[in-house]
Amino acid sequence: MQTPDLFADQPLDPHIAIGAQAFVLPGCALPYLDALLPAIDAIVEAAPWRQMVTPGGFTMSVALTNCGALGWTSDRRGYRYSATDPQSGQAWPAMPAVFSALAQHAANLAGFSHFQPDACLINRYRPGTKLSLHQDRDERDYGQPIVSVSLGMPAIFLFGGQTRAGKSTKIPLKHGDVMVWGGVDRLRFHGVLPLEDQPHPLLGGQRINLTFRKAG
Ligand code: MD6
Ligand code: FE
Repeated sequence: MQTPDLFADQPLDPHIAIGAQAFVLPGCALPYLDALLPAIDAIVEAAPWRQMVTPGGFTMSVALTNCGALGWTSDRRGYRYSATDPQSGQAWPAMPAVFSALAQHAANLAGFSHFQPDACLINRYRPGTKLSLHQDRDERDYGQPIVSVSLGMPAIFLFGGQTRAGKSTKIPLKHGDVMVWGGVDRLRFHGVLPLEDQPHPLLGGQRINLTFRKAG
C-alpha cells in the first residue's frame, strides 16, 4: 500500500521517460561513485581493456572488459556470452556488490523489480570513438531489462526504433546518469555518436559505460 501524503513534500527520484518502458535516471549513480570507481580499477587490473573484432572483421573503436558470471565477447565467429575471458582463459572478475546494488536500485525505479544481473559489460570510449546502431539480442530472456551507467565524459546516445530505419532520438548522457530499458522497448536500436573531447574532472579523457544484463 502506498502512503501518498507521507512523502508528498519530497522530490521524486528524477526520471525522464524516453519510451513506454525506457527511462533516463539523471545522476542516479552519483551516490555510488566512491565505491564504483575503485571497483572498476580492480576489474581492469584483472581483465584489461581490449578492442574486439566484429564478425564482419572490423575492430571496434570502443575498448571493453567484463565482470560477472558471464561476459560479452566478439570475434570473427560471432557475438556471444562466455564464462571466461578469452584473453586469459580465466573467469571474468566477480561482479562487485556495489555494481549489483546500483543496477537493482535503478531497475526498481524504472519498474523492473527483482533484476539480478549476471553480466556487466564495461565499455571505454576515447574522444572520436563511437558505437554504431545495434540491438542487444545476445541475451536469453528479453523479458529482462538492461541497465546502463554513464561515467566520465558526456556522450550523445542515439535511441532508435524497432527497426534500423526507424527515427532516432538524441539523448545527452552525463557522468552519473543511468538508463534503464526493457519490456516493449527492449529491442530498440541504439548507438553512441563519436565522442567529443571534453575531459572529465575525475576520469579525464574517457567515458566509461557499464551495461548490466541478465544474460544467461
Ligand atoms: C553505451 N550502450 O552507452 C553503449 N545497450 O556506451 C549500449 O549499447 C547499450 O547503453 C543496451 C542498453 C543500454 C545501453
Ligand atoms: Fe547496446
